[in-house]
Amino acid sequence: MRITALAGGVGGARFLRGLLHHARQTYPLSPDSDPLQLTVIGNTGDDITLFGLRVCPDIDTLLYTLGGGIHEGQGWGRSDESHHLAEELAALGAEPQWFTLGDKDFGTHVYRSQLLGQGMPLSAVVDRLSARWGLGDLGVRLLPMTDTPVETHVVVTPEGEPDGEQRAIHFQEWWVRHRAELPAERFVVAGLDRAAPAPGVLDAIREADVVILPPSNPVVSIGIILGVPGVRDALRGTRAPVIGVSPLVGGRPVRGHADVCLRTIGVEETSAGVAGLYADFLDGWLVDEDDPMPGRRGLEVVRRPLLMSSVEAAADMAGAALELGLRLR
Ligand code: GDP
Ligand code: FO1
Ligand code: CA
Repeated sequence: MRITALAGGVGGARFLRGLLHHARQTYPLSPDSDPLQLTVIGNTGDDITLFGLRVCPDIDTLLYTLGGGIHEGQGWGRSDESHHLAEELAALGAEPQWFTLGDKDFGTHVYRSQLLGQGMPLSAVVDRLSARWGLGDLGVRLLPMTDTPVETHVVVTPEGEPDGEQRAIHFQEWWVRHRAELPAERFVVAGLDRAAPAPGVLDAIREADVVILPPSNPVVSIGIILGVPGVRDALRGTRAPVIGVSPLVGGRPVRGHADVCLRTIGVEETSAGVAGLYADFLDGWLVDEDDPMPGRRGLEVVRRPLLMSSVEAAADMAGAALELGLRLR
């Protein structure tokens, strides 16, 4: 069975780890079973160049989570990490100091930057990193949404200065340094309109049996992938049912600032508001058990507990999404 998923970082990675767990339990390996082949299309709008190195937070969160090397408490970065390099950079006065990179994580960025510097496209670099983390053995193919460098920026008004001049800062600076508290005017995604989908991206959507949108941030994760020319059309045109999972539990995002992002683009901070962003291609929508969202014509709404409190809980959610997809096929 071919499943294609669009994913950001922590929310997407935890859900997809649950999907793999569910598949292992439901379809134990046997010669005649139809194994799950999962293609993940990862957001690269969060990417940033720091200390001369290219850092791809969402791609790395997917690699580390699916590959078993994630820092569980943080949700990003490596487990059992040390910070000698960051300490030395701080002693040197190198900027920025608001973004923490651990020593093992630095290894990923050094290697990626070396290969990119030799002219290798990001998708080929991600193949190398995927091999390091054993993703192929799990039946997972990870694709960056595009090989074109793309960066999400946020147009902000300096705090306390309502008449202050607007400026655009990198998404990571807004999210990590300012904790999304600097009033945001809009998001601007440099390079997105001219970005080409990475090899395999459109085919993975067109040829899937089921397409899944995990509970990733609908604006700065899924929304950016949808902005890659051709992706939205492929979702509209695919014969596969497209199943989404709401990132809201109890009416609020579980972590991160999805509510602030939705407000910034003028969309209601509800599951109905998020589903509206996907209205032209969404067939099935999983919402939390207490979510008041009603069904609507052309959209099958299913209620389930949506808190990923453990791998098993994420597996149950993913199983429900898959079941809905197979029912709507
Ligand atoms: P990021 O790139 O690290 O911010 O991660 P994603 O974009 O993949 O996912 C972020 C979204 O995941 C947030 O909007 C959260 O509301 C959502 N999320 C995180 N944990 C859970 C959970 O346990 N259940 C649900 N339904 N959503 C979650
Ligand atoms: N998030 C933070 O809140 N603070 C950090 O210092 C930080 C460092 C970091 C390093 C590598 C990486 O892959 C991710 C990192 N993140 C950090 C998470 C991440 O950048 C953001 O949560 C997402 O990009 C938002 O979607
Ligand atoms: Ca992200």
